[in-house]
Amino acid sequence: KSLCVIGLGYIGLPTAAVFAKTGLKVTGVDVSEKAVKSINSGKAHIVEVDLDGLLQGVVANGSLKAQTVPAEADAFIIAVPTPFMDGHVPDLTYVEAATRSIAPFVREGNLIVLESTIPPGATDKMVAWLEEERPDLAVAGGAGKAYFAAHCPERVLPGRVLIELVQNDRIIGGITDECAERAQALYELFVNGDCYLTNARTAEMAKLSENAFRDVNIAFANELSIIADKLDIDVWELIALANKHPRVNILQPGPGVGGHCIAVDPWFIVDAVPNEARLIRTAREVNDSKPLVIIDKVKRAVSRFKSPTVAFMGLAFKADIDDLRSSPALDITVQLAGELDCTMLAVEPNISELPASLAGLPITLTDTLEAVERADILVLLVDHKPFKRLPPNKRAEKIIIDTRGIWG
Ligand code: SAJ
Repeated sequence: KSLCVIGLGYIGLPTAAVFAKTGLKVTGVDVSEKAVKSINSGKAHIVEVDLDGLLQGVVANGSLKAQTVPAEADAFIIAVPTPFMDGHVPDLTYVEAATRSIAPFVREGNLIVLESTIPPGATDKMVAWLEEERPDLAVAGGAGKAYFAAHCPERVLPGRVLIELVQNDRIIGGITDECAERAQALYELFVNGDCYLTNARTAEMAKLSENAFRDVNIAFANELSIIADKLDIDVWELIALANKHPRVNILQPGPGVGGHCIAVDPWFIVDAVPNEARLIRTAREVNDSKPLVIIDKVKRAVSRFKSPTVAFMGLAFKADIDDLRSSPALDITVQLAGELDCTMLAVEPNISELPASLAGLPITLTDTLEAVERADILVLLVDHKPFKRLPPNKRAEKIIIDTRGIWG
């Protein structure tokens, strides 16, 4: 049996590798030649715990091969990004291009699974694009050569992808019941969690609801942190105490919400039903405005010095990963590095050079100990392990702006 995975990013690559390990013959497809080359040499072009080891094995034994063009297979998985355009409108360009790119290779009886996070109704669009390219095909039940299509959103947490891919329950939304059953048979090759079958539209909305739920809850914590500041209350103590209630579980405030999922997906719901999604929209706005609150705090701290050294601790969008995509920590650092007139240091233990957005700005990448030693003001932006382990005496006598509450 063979599989073709389109998009070898944070989701597609681990998924392709895990399928290859089950014995499927997997062709991985990516538009980036650099990624393809790296993968074929057995090395992931992204950082994910244990991925390199797995990749080495499946590339060496020939079960996974990467290339820039699709190939025939029994099943196809599309795992390309779905960003949003201006006005928070979902951008399905990559999904459309991926669908059209596999069209010439689809044969009767094939299964096509869309894994990308998508707005309600997008699986139907995928089917329409495919059949536009291939009028001889018809999704199960139609008149034409039958193929099967489903939406199977992933729910894995970056940093725990290889564990969660296998262990998490999975939602499988078919265009028809038979489509869902075919997709279930595929995923059951490695999923140990339960597979729940539904229709494509419910699966699309379930995925979006999960991330909107988390966003709304983080927004609550972020709003509390702003309120607590105003009322001169320690928000971390406040939350710890409130969480002693058996039915209360307030999440942690931070410098904002980043990453490719939680800061994006709720907008897909808002775009689909703008008048109804009021709480979801407000949560997005609360979380998106949190970096400004931190920027303001840093500026006020800096103004109390003559010519201070400021260290920005962490640039990634969350702890212990190298992913800087839509990272509030990075946004805060970029903005302040462009505005402040003082010595600035950045620490990001998971990268080796400054990202493009900071290049050319008066800021230097350095290591934790040097930054802590030199800085007058420490702006803790990400709760990375090395920062948590820093002995308290190292940061004594520094001005600390701890957006994650780890140095309390
Ligand atoms: N954050 C807080 N406070 C918290 C928790 C998180 O400020 O208490 C921030 C993080 O620092 C980060 C952002 O939220 O900036 C998102 O981080 P995350 O760990 O909550 O989630 P992601 O984006 O890494 O992954 C999410 C997960 N979804 C849910 O937990 C509902 C994951 O399971 C999904 O697979 C993933 O989105 C996705 O691909 O959609």
